[in-house]
Amino acid sequence: MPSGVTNTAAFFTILNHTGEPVTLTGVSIEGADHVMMHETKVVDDMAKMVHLDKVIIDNEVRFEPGGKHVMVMGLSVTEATKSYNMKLHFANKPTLDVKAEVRNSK
Ligand SMILES: [Cu+2]
Repeated sequence: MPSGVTNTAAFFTILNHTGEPVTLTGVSIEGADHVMMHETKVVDDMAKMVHLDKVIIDNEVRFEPGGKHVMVMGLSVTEATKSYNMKLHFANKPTLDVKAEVRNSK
């Protein structure tokens, strides 16, 4: 993320090896004001973002540019920050703590 930018997106892949569907109900990131799950959809040649209340993961779900993504607003950013503590909240599984690495994207 360039310095001064406080809005960004988080991308990751979730693999579900539990043998039953898992429901992701939200994501939180330490130091961010708002974190939302979105999906980019193209409607009449216009890309628009749709809010997702939950994402059901059967085997694998990718959050990637142009598709599902986690919108991060009001993140406190410093040049020295290499990663953020991110929590994945599930309806039917314990919360997962992960590290979100800071990457440059183009
Ligand atoms: Cu978005």
